[in-house]
Amino acid sequence: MGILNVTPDSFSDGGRFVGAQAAVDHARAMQEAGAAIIDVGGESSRPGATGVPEQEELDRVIPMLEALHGAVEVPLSVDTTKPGVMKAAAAAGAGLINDITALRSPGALEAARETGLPVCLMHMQGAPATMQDNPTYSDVLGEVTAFLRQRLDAAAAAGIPRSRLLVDPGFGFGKRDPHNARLLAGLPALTELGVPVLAGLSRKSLVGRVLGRELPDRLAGSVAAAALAAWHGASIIRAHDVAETLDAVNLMAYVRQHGGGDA
Ligand code: 7PJ
Repeated sequence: MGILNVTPDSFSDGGRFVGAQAAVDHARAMQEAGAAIIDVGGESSRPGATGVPEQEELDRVIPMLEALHGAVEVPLSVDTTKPGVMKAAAAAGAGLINDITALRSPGALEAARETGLPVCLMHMQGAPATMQDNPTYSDVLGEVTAFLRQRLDAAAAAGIPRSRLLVDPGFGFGKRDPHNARLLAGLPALTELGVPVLAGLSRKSLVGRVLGRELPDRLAGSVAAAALAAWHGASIIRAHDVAETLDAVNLMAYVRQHGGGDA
């Protein structure tokens, strides 16, 4: 899953058309590099970020989805928590809903069901504005697994078939570095929920902190983290650097498939 940010701090150089064209070019390049999905997000969820009003998110995301829909062949994912954006995005050609709040906004379960689209349910402790203040768990792997199981059940109860659901432990979303490490090493426990697991570690500050790397220098760490996630059973890796990440994922897939000892 290639990441396409359409927040004003990305691709913005004043003119909207220039921004849209740059985003379409970037999406095409990620598809060319092997991305199977393009994730489009109009609301920053970085630590400390506050939300954007629905109309502003619609204005950013919907024209972008419409432009991308005709320009790339791979499915488009919409990174949103808002029911209104989910419905408009589906109408504009989105093929997947990626919700970092796991459909907990009022009306989100119903909106997602109405679209008929698959949904990624992500775990987050707290909200982006404050989530990194002092995240606390007694058993992070157990608590995240239980949360995702509960959200899978809630989605199923709302009429979204389990075959349309994915889960994501939400690396960096209300987690300290040891929590992220436990979730990455413990990812096989999440695969036991019986739905595909998505993992996003690309360029995240956890990679930066562990390695002492600022943003431009997190590629190797991000690729290593993606490799571990793929090795431990993640089906989808959300990444900025698609070609490099895909090499790691394909290598892990090869070893998982052929490394059983029959050679
Ligand atoms: C994730 C996401 C993630 C899913 C972001 C960033 C922050 N969606 N959206 N999983 N992260 N499903 O890319 O650093 O990890 S935004």
